[in-house]
Amino acid sequence: MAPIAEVKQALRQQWVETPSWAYGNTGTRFKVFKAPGAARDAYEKVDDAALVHRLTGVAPSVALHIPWDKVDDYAHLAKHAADSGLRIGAINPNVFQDDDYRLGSVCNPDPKVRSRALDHMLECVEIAAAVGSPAVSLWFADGTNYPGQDDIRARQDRLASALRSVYDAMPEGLEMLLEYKLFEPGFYTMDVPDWGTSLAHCLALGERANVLVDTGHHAPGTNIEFIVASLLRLGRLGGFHFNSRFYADDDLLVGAADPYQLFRIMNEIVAAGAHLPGAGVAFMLDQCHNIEEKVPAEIRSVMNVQEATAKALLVDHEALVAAQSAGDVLTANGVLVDAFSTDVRPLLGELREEMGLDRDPLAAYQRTGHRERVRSERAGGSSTSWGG
Ligand code: RM4
Ligand code: MN
Ligand code: MN
Repeated sequence: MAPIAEVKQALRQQWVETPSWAYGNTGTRFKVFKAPGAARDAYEKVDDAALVHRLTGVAPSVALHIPWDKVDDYAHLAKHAADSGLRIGAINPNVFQDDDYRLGSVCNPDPKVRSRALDHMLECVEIAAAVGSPAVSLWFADGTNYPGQDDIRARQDRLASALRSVYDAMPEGLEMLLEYKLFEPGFYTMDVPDWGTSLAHCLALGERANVLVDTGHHAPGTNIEFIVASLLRLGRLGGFHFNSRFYADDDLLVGAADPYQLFRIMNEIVAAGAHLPGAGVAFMLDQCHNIEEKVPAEIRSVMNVQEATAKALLVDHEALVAAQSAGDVLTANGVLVDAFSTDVRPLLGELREEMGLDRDPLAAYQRTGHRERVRSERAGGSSTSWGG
């Protein structure tokens, strides 16, 4: 087990990126419930993300979704963020919400639609440069619903060609993250359904293209930590979209459904030293708070990632290696279970005090008066995201 001072040092450096879309109104296809005071535009989303960072100390950036977060002056938005102690994180193009994209975006059989989608992604590369973002994060809703609907291999070729154009347009220092998703909205095929497909495209593109693992994008029962370990071994894990799920892409609070899975993922990360900022793995949340309050939900999520990380840092590595080498199955497993069973909340409370924060960020949130303030300040208008 690493000495407590080392554990704390690692936790102090932790970096969890929150998504702008978590602060706006979201819902299911049945209903978007409007939350009083929900952020309506990119500036208000940045303000909410900055508050989450002020209270947790480990959420210093916010990811943007374009055009939900479209503004006239991106440098101005980046300055607004910097003034409140925040950076702009990954830029997420949106190539799924236009009528043109019924049959896909970059994989669409119609070259005019493909070029429209490509133009949007190239615009996002420019936005990334303007706001000083480290990454463009790509997710494609492309896929088909029926066997025979389109040519699977031709669609892969179209995808490869679009990715190549984006990659070649990326200035030095910018990274491409390529996210996969098993199904939805495509119910027969998705064009990037799994980490194998994502990895194959990334390998063809070059070193600055890496796989993004969204924890909600797998078949039930998938061993996600195995995927994480494999990608780490190949140096191709670009980052995470953390959330949790009971059934499909539920986008619920990370750590809510299966905290043990989150721990097992973080255990692979810590074992590979990939939790440190220099390792280049992005820890991002991708969640939608359809019925719960948004800002405290993000605070809780950041804390859940912190707790899983703290537990992973407490794994007695020497004892684990000794048990593994001796073929002592029960002891080896026991080492992991012991770390997972540790109550790390007192340790994190202490750490926060050392960082000049409240031990309990959720209680501190209640005292900010933020909820009451935004409810009166943000009256009228609608949220620039899923609608509502
Ligand atoms: C997708 C995927 C993307 C997110 C969109 C809104 O399912 O998770 O990361 O940007 O939803
Ligand atoms: Mn995602
Ligand atoms: Mn998703």
